[in-house]
Amino acid sequence: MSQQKWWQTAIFYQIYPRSFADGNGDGIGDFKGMTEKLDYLKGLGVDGLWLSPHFPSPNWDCGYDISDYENVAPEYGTLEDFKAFLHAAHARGMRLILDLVLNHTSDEHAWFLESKSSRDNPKADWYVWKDPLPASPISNPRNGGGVPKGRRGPPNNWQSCFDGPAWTYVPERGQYYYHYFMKQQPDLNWRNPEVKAAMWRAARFWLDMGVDGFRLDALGTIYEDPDLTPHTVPMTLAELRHFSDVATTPEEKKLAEKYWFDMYKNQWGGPGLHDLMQELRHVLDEYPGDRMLVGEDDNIDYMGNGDDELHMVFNFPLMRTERLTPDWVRANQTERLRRLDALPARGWGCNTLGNHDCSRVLTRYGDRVHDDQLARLHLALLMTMRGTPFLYNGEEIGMTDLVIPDPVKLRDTMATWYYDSLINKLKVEPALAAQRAGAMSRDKDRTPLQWRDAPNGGFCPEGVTPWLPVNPDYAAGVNVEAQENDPDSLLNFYRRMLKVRKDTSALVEGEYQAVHEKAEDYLAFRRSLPEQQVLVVLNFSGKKLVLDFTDLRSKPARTIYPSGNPAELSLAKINLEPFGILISELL
Ligand code: TEU
Ligand code: CA
Repeated sequence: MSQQKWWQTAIFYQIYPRSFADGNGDGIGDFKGMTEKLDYLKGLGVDGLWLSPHFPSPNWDCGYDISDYENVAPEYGTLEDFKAFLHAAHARGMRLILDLVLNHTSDEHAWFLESKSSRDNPKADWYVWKDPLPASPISNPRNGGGVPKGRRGPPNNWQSCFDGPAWTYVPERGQYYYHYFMKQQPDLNWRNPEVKAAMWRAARFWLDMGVDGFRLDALGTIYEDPDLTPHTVPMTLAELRHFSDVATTPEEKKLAEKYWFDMYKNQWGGPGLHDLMQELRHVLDEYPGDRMLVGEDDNIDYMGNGDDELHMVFNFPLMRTERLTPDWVRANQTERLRRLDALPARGWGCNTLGNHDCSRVLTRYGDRVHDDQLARLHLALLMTMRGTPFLYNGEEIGMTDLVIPDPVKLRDTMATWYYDSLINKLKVEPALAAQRAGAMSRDKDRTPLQWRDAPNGGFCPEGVTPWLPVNPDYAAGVNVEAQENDPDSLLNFYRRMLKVRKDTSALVEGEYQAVHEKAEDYLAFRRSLPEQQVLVVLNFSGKKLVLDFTDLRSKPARTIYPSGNPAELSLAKINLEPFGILISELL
C-alpha cells in the first residue's frame, strides 16, 4: 500500500459547516464546533475532510456565493480559528480539502462591484457581459419573442438553473451579465487571463496555509457556448420544474428529462476546460505533499491523461437511480472502470452516495421497512468498491430528510423562488406549492447534525433557534451520543466497516472483478492484489441466501466481516441473512 497517495487510501467525510457543530451557541455551526468534533471524526475512522464553503458570503446560495475568497465567514470564526482547525486536523492525521468555486462569485464581491460600475473600469471584462439584443426581439427567435416591441431584450433565452432568466440587466453598463446559477452569482469570464491569475492567487492563499486540496464546484459550467446558441425548449425554468413535478407517465417523464438536457446543454461543457484544469494542476503541483483536486463532475475526460488534470471526479452515475440493485452497480462499475483504466496514466475512482445537494442516502434508498439494513448494505458497498469513498455528514447516524412544510422557514433560495413562481406565475394552490417547494428544497438534507437527545438535538442550546430546524427524530435514537453507547448502532457499524476497508489493502487498491454476474439478488465481486484476494458478497434481497462459490476456489476462505466467527468459511455453502454482508479473504 506504500506507493499509494494519501487521497487514494483516505476515506473522506463532507462537513457542511453551517450545520455541523455550533461552538458558540448562536444556532450556526462554526470552526470552534468543528474543531471540538475532530476526535469524533477520528473515532469514526475518516481521514479526509471536505469542507463546503466557509468564506464570507451573503448566503443567497448558502456560501456558494463567495464575496471574499481569502477570508472566513464571520459567523464561522476568524482566519485564526480556521488555522487552528487545520492544524488540529493535521495533528490527528487528517487531511483537509476546501470547496473552490470557480464559475461564479457573489454579486457583492469587490470584483463584481467594480466590474458592473461602468464599461471601462479595470475589471470591466471580468464577468460575462453582453449587449442587449440589437434587433427587434419580436422578430428575433433568440429570446422566443418574449420581450415587448421596442424594448431591447436579453442576449438569448438561456435560463439560470436556479431562478429564471440567466441574464440580468445592469443600467450602469446598459448590458446584461450572465449567471448559470442565481442572479446573485454572476459567472466569471474565464477567457480573461486576469481572472485566472486572481483565482489562482486565492487558491495559493489556502495552499500556502497547508490545505491539502480542493473540491471544484460546478466546473462544467465554467465555459458556455461562445456562440450563445439558444435552447429549444418551449418553457421557462419554472414551467419546466412544474412540468417535471406533475409528469406521471413514462413518456412525460422522458420528455421532461429531455427538456432538462436541452435547456442547459449549451450552457456547460464549452471549450477550454482541459487547458484550465491543467493550469490549476500546475499550481497544485508546485506544492509538496501531493495536493489533490476532485471535480464536482462525473466526466472522466476532466482527468486528462489520468495524471495531468483532476486527480478524481465523482462517480455520480452510480447515484442516478431510484434503487441500488446488483445489476445497476455492476453496469456502473463495468462502464466507469473501463473508462478509468483506458486513461494513459490510469484513473483513480471516487464514489459517493450523497451530498448537500440531494436527498439523504437513507431517504433515497431506504424502503421504510428495512432502512437500517439497507443503510448498512449501502455503506458496505461504498467501502468495498474500487475508488476513494466520500461520506456526507450525518449519514453515519442515519439522518433522513426533513421536509420543511412552511415556505417561510426555507433557506434554500432556489426553493423559495420556485414557491413564488408556483403561486404567482403558475397559479398553483399555496398548500400544494409549499409541499412542492419543501420537497425540492435542499434544506431537507442540510439540517443540523444531531449530537444528543437534548433540545435542538444538542446542536445549539435550548432557547436558541438553529438556522434550519432540527429533525425531531434526534429523540428517537438518531443522535451521536445514543449511538456511541449502543454497540449495534448504525454509527458503530460505520466505525467497523471503515476499519475493515482501512485494514484490508485489497479493498483499497485491488483490482475489481465481478463474479456471478447474472445474480439478481446479490452482488458479488473480487478485489485482488498479488498478495491478497478478497471476495465481497452483498445480499440486496430480503431473502436468506445459501450460495456456492466453489467455482472461484475449492479451498476455504477466511471471514473478514462479519468477524463474529473468524473461523474458516466453506465456499461451498455461504449463508447470507436478508441484506447480509460477507467480506472474506480467499486463501
Ligand atoms: O452544484 C452544482 C450543480 O450542478 C447544482 O446545480 C446541483 O445540480 C443542484 O444543487 C441540485 O439541486 C454546486 C454546489 O454543490 C451547489 O450547492 C451550489 O448551489 C452550486 O454548485 C452553485 O455553486
Ligand atoms: Ca455558532
